[in-house]
Amino acid sequence: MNEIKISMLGVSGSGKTAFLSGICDTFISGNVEVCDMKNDDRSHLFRILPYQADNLSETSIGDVRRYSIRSNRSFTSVSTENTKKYILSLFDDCYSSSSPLCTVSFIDYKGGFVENLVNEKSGDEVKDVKNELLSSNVILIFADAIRLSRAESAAEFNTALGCDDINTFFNTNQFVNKNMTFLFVLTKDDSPEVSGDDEILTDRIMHAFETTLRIIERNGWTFGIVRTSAVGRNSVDPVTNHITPDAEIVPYGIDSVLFYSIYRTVSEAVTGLHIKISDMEKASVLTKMSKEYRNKMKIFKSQLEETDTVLRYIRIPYNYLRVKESLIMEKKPDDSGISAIAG
Ligand SMILES: Nc1nc2c(ncn2[C@@H]2O[C@H](COP(=O)(O)OP(=O)(O)OP(=O)(O)O)[C@@H](O)[C@H]2O)c(=O)[nH]1
Ligand SMILES: [Mg+2]
Repeated sequence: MNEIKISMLGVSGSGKTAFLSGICDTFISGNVEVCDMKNDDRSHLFRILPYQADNLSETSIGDVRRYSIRSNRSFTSVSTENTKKYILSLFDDCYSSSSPLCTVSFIDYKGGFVENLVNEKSGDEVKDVKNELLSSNVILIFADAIRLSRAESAAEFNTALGCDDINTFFNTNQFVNKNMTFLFVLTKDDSPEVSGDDEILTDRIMHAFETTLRIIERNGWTFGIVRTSAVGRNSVDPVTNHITPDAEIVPYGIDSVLFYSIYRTVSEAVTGLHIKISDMEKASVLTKMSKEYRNKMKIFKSQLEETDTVLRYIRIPYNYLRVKESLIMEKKPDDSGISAIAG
């Protein structure tokens, strides 16, 4: 299985970097225990090891551990200035303790960057970022749930979500991947200002990103909406916006985003390989195929076997976390309607 590429998009301050802190505090300074209900309730421990580059601060490869809210006891107050990539290997102790189940790369773009992409400002960085985005397996669109709950007019939604630029970007570009997954990541869900009503938040997202959703639907892609917090409830002082001294940092929803993204990507890869192999088999019945052709088929078959194994393992946390409250809505291409997820 190749590296699964996840890109994060969202206005400045929407919580992209804090989300990475949440990845660290969920999977590195902690781990996720999941029960396999179909297999004697056997428990799986999921954890992440970050890719280690020699000089992390100066390269474009970042280390999520730098942002750990649990160890720094504060949000990183500076805005992200450069595009950074974080390479993470996901381990499941039941799969193997030494080789990762899969590798995921997260790309963090600074919040103001979508504007550059849309305004067609030329330059290598814009071109590179555009290519990265269009070839991603998963796009995470970040929406600050506090601002989303507060906003009242179309103009306010646009400032809060940057939806005009994001809609324009997806409306004017061609994608490289046949299969993609979009997740709207509602951040800062821990705040008491955030509406508890899933329907209100869903309606607002669907309305603001109508154009993007139309493109998602036209391409037969999957999308969902997830509630997340990088710190958990009762950790932030609402007046100062600082982490309270005795707060226990327990992020939520972040595991759902990661497992959902991986599950969708791996399951689409398995379907794609099945189709490829069956097409090749059909063709080989009609004419005698070259050795090269048969070798190619063999490679695809072994890829399928490998990817299928990953799918079997990743399905366990996917099934388990799907029923949790964080994924509040999802729509798959084969669904006739939108399904609200029961809590
Ligand atoms: N209550 C609460 N506040 C959060 C959470 N995540 C982020 N914040 C607040 O939002 C601010 C901005 O978050 P960042 O993660 O830096 O935002 P960003 O999207 O990376 O912004 P740019 O790097 O400028 O694009 C933080 O400094 C916190 O004050 C959360 O889970 N809960
Ligand atoms: Mg940032």
